[in-house]
Amino acid sequence: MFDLKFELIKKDPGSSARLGSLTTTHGKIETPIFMPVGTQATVKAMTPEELVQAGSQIILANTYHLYLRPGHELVGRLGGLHGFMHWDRPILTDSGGFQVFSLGELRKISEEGVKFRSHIDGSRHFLSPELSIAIQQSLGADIAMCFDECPPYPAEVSYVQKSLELTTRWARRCKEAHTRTDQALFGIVQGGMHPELRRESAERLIEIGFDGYALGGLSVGEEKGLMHEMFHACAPYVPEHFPRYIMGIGAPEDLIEAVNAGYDMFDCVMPTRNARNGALFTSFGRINIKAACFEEDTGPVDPECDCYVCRNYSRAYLRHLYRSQEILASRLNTWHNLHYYLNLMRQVRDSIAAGTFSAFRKEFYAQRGGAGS
Ligand code: PRF
Ligand code: ZN
Repeated sequence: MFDLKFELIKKDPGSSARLGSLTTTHGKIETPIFMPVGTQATVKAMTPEELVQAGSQIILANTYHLYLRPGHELVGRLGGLHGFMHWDRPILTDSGGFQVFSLGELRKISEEGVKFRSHIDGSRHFLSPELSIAIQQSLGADIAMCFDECPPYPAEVSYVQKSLELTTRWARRCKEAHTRTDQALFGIVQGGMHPELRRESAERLIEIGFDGYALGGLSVGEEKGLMHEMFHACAPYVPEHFPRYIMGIGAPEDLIEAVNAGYDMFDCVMPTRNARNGALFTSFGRINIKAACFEEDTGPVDPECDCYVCRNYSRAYLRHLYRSQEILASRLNTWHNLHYYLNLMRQVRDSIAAGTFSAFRKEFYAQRGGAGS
């Protein structure tokens, strides 16, 4: 296993927030960090140079999608993900577990692994912990994830218990299958909305021993308040000298709450997917650029944003591009939203460094009129 270096630089005095740095094979990243999602070896609508300009330090890619197309062996022969997609900074790959479980009727779980049908052509496949690791080793990400089962919500406690036991056995198999010494491997804590099961899951994974630990199985339909409670309940189950990652969250306020609870890494399709639907993040909440009220609005998307889009284009023009289904609409909207997310995390890190994270969090909510939006 890779000796992943995670350094805790500073702990916030008024919360559980922490500033850290994580050293991977392709360089150092500063935490807390947001990882833009590049499912198919591309963060949709952005070139790698643009991602860097927007402030991305690490991106995420998906085992499931790249296994189906173009195939992990091909990617491996072509220089791994880094060479293939021309991105020389850190990459994390998700294990395929969650994506396969999202297929619903198209999959069947057993001790051995998961049988599923491709969402592309209906062809039959079988994904196991060993194959997930083999795929992730061919893809060559800096950080690989264990193959896990993400139980649905709501689910019977007995199902969640069985599921976390399966996830634990799969985690052991992942660790045994993992041989790349230049790649870190993270465990995934499951256990639904039951803190006691989460504790059990975390303890068993820590016994096996991973480079970092993620919370899976959140943001699966539960109420926001419950999700935030789970952040707080589960953080202490992972000792503080490990990086803590929450998978697939979230909205800006979820990131703030997760940092507040002591987590370091996040990914979510929200900034990129919302951008393509015209939903834009601003310092005073979310807007939809297609709204009639922007027809003659000559102002920028967010007066407080200094991104390329806000410096050069009006809401009226972005509304026109969106309504006309122009490619540039997706490009500019994605650019702004990613900049918003990455800049938010930069401000979060700066405030932890200055010992003022709690004040920053308060101001974040005040600007949005109290609640998150
Ligand atoms: N497991 C994996 N990836 C994930 C999740 C999970 O539970 C989630 C849940 N929010 C997002 N991505 N492997
Ligand atoms: Zn902007």
